[in-house]
This record gives sequence, structure tokens and C-alpha cells, in this order.
Amino acid sequence: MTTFKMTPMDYIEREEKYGAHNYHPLPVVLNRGEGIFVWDVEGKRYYDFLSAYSAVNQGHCHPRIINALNEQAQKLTLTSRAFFNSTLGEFEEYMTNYFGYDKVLPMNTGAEADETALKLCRKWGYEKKGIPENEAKIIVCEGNFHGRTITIISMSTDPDAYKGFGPYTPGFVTIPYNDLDALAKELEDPNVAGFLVEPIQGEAGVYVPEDGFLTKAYEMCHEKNVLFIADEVQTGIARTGKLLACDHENVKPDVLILGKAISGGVFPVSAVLADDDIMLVIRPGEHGSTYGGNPLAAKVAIAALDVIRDEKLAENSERLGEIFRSEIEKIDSNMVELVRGKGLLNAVVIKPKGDKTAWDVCVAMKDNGLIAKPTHNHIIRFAPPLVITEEELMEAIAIIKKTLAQFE
Ligand code: IF1
Repeated sequence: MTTFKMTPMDYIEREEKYGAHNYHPLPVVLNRGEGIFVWDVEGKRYYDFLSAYSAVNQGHCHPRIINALNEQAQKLTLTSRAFFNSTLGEFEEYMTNYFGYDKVLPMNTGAEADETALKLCRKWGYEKKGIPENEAKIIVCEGNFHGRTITIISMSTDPDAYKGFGPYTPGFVTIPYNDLDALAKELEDPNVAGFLVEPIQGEAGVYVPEDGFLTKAYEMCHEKNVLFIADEVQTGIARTGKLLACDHENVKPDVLILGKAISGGVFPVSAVLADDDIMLVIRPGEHGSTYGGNPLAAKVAIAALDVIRDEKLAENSERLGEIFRSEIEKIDSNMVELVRGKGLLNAVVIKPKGDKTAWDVCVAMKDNGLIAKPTHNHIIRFAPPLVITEEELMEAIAIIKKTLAQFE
């Protein structure tokens, strides 16, 4: 019998042939992950410095989370919300205590949670604020990223995200990120129901707003009876060195949107949290999802959040983030323009050298055993799983240094 072994190129060509071309991945084919490492189909090990866009904060295949998945998978996986189930309430109680809100509404993907928050905000605007029907406006920021649905891309200022997909959902007003004057001006409109913001803009290239921006924006919203809605899908769950990025300024959003790492990258789980006066404007039949709040998701999310707390991942992220930025700043390479970020959500802005760009740096890092992905041509995001140790971080930084030296 002859055994046929697929090469990495075979895997890549199969995806090209049968899959839609909506991504342009780095040429590496992964098939195993554990903690901060992933392995490709030829057995080569890599430091994962993307963490599935910050979904795998707890590390790949965390035993506690996988155990919760396995146990629940043998018992009950899905009931739909047409009936009660024995795990949803446990998840709801756990989530509301963990994050300090009266109520939670479970969904699956980040985009769905964002959509949920938009619906909640509009409904609140009509019922509680008294905005005339169909007149509600929501303020959003230039450079935002909240997902891929039609309504969400209607808020986008990135042509790649929205162009060719119109007509767009109305009801959004755009202001520059980190611009309190622009916010103040738009808040004068009595039909504004909410302000939706990423506490740090991820997709845009890890833009950290000025200290005090979130606090001031929150206060300004409250003066005008406008909901402050934080999209912490990417920044949440210890990624930036606190449980939530808003915690850096002690701001408690009126509506909190979570996704990605609340399940540790094991299963799509997202959620919207708010207090009763807001959340209860949505009544039976007005919103939902077949899989939202399913028993598997409930158990997986509880385990994933236990891990964040018990392994002190926010503290680790805060401490190692400082080290990462100071070590990158020390690198003597004219391709490194600057490093910015909070905790272990960081970006290095690359100055192209001849025809060598951030993409080439990422390909070379991959060859040297570390994977990360460029965004907007010249920015590389570095976001390892938060279970990384200082020693491992230093090894990874050595790979980054060695790679940049190859371009000198
Ligand atoms: C893709 C970036 C990360 C998000 C925020 C909602 C969602 C996301 C703040 C939607 C999703 C993703 C999706 C991913 C690329 C990615 C991303 F590169 F765009 F910036 F994370 F780094 N709010 N972010 O960042 O969540 O529906 O995807 O679960 O390939 O589109 P989703």
C-alpha cells in the first residue's frame, strides 16, 4: 500500500480551490496547538503571536476548558431557547457576577453581539429616551471594526469593509477616534441614543486613545442621556492588562459587548451585558439566536473565565506587556518605527525598506518560528496567548530581533 502524504502546498491549494477567497493567509498550515505554541503539518513549532485575533487568550486547548467541553458534550449540547436548560442560568449568574451587571444576553459571534447592542440601544432610545420612531442615531468612530454584517459595515470607514455591499443601514454618525470635541458636537442632537466605541481600536492598528478619553466620553454621554457602549470583543478578557480595557479608566460601560476569549477560542460565544433598565426593553420574540446560550457554550465560557481569574492572566498581561514594549523599543532597526499598545495587545509600525514590507517581515518571522499578521500594510500586531511566561516572551523577542536583523 502506498501512503500519500499531503504537503503544505497541497493543503493551501485545496483551500484555494474549494474555499471562497475572502482571506489572504500567511502560508503556514497548522494542525495542533498547545498553550502558546502551534505546530504545522510538518511538525514545526511556532510561537503564536496572533492568538486567533485574541480569542485564545488562555492558550490553545487549555485542559480545563477542553475538559468542560468534553463533559458537557456527552450530556446535552443544544436545546434552543424554546425550552429552559440546566446550564444557561448558571452561565448567566456567573457572567453577571463576574462583570457586575444585572443581566446578560448570550449570542455566538462578536458581530452578533454588536448587532444585539445596536438593537438594544435603539429600543432604549425609543422607549426610555423618547426619541421619535425611526429617528435614533448612534455615534461611531472612524477606523472602527465591529464585524462583517451589513449593518456593521454600514458604520465602517474602511472601503475594503463596505465598498460594493450597499445599500447601507442608516442611523450612524461618524466622528474621529479620540476626539472629544467632535463627540460633544454630535451629542447636541437629541436623537442620539448611543456612542459605540472600542476602548482601543484593534483592526485600525492598535490605536490607544489618550488617557482620560474614555472617562470624559462616558461623562459626556451621561450628561446627554446617551448610552456609552463599549465593544470589548478584542480588548476584553485580560488582553490589555486588566479584565476589560475600560477598567484602565474605571469606566463601567452602560452596554458591554464581549466575544472571542470568553470561550478561550474553543467555541463561538459572545454576550451583551447591561443593567435592567436597559436590558429589559427587549422582550420575548424581539431578539435571539438558535445557538445563543447553548449548554456547551455556557460550560466552556465558565471554564474559560475561571482560567482568566485563577491564572491571573490580566496581571501577567500587564507585566509582560511593559517588558515587550520596552524590549522592542531597544531594537536597533530602521524598520521599527514605533511600538504601541496596552498589556499584550501591541502593534509595531514598520517602515518599509526598499520593497520589503510588514508582510515580508511576517513571512521571515514565520520561517524563524513565530507567527503574526500584518494589518493595513505596515503594522504588525503582536498578541500572544496571555499564559506566556517572561522567559518565553524573551525567546520570542529574540526571534523578532533576529528577523529584523536579517533585513539590515
Ligand atoms: C476577521 C481585526 C482582530 C472585533 C471587534 C467585533 C468583532 C471583532 C472589536 C467581530 C472581530 C476580527 C475578525 C477577524 C479579524 C479580526 C480582527 F483584524 F479585524 F482587527 F480581532 F484583530 N468587535 N475582529 O475586533 O467579531 O464576528 O468576528 O466574532 O477575520 O474578520 P466576530
